[in-house]
Amino acid sequence: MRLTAASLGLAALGFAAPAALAETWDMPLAYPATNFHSETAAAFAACVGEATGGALQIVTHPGGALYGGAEIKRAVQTGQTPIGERLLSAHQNEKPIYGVDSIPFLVSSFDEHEKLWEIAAPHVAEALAEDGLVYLYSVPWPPQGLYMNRAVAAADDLKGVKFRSYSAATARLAELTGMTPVQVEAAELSQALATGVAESFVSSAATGYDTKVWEHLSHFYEVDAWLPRNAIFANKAAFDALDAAAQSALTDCAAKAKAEGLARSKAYTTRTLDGLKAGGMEVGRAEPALVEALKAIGATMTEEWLASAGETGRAVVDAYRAGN
Ligand code: PCA
Repeated sequence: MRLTAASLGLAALGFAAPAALAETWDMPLAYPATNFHSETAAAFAACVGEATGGALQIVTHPGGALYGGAEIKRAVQTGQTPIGERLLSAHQNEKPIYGVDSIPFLVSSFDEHEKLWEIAAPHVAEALAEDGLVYLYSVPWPPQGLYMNRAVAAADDLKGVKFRSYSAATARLAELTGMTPVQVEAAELSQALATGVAESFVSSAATGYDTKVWEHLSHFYEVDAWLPRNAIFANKAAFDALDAAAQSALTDCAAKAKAEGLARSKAYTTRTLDGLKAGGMEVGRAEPALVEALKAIGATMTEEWLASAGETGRAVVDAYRAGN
């Protein structure tokens, strides 16, 4: 527990410590402050502060300023920081269920994605619990498309391209199309493009917009390959140490953030697709030949994911497919 300046001041003056000491939780975020995920996290933090009457203050640190994206999950697990936000599919190599939101072409729209997530979320929460984490809420990124530095009409045009990956699924997609993947966090993406480390990537219009990608690349092909999620979780010991009122403030504000985040993600999709165009990019659907090739790769990747994810994975995908 961290003492606030105010409570330290009171103690120094010889006053009795207040019954419930205010606590501050630092919350690392990997994406820029203006991104909808970060805005949602800031609103969540404000909600918790208000609901606890200031007893639990959450301070967000966007842009990877406190921990880079790749470090956030471990930092929360080990209690270096009590709460954080992370793109869970980047941890698919730890547990396949973390990549349930990145099975190519299983879902392509927000509505389909939410149906899949409703089925998958309890299993993801269980996996996080095994890692010593309390799942609070999560918000999807907009549909994933392909950024390129030139026009591409078919999969062959992608051979040998230097490709920025952010997860096991993006790296595998690159391998299967003959591209060369290099893992780069969004915070370093601009630099990777500027220095020629990467000349292509798969992501949302949101991240391209946040990165001012038009400074380096010319095309965004909407393929709607999947919608990955950022999840917000707390260190279990830190959560358990809170009183019941603070715990319910966290879960109540999380439910609100989940809904608000989804609405923000949808609004940001339109805004950022327009932003890419305004930046001078060619934005549109990919050629059917390219889509077909990507879908064939998607089928391979779906089989691979199912083979790795065992009974739970199969049950989630079967339940989703049965309902659609
Ligand atoms: N943006 C994140 C992950 C998915 C997305 O749309 C990124 O590119 O790092």
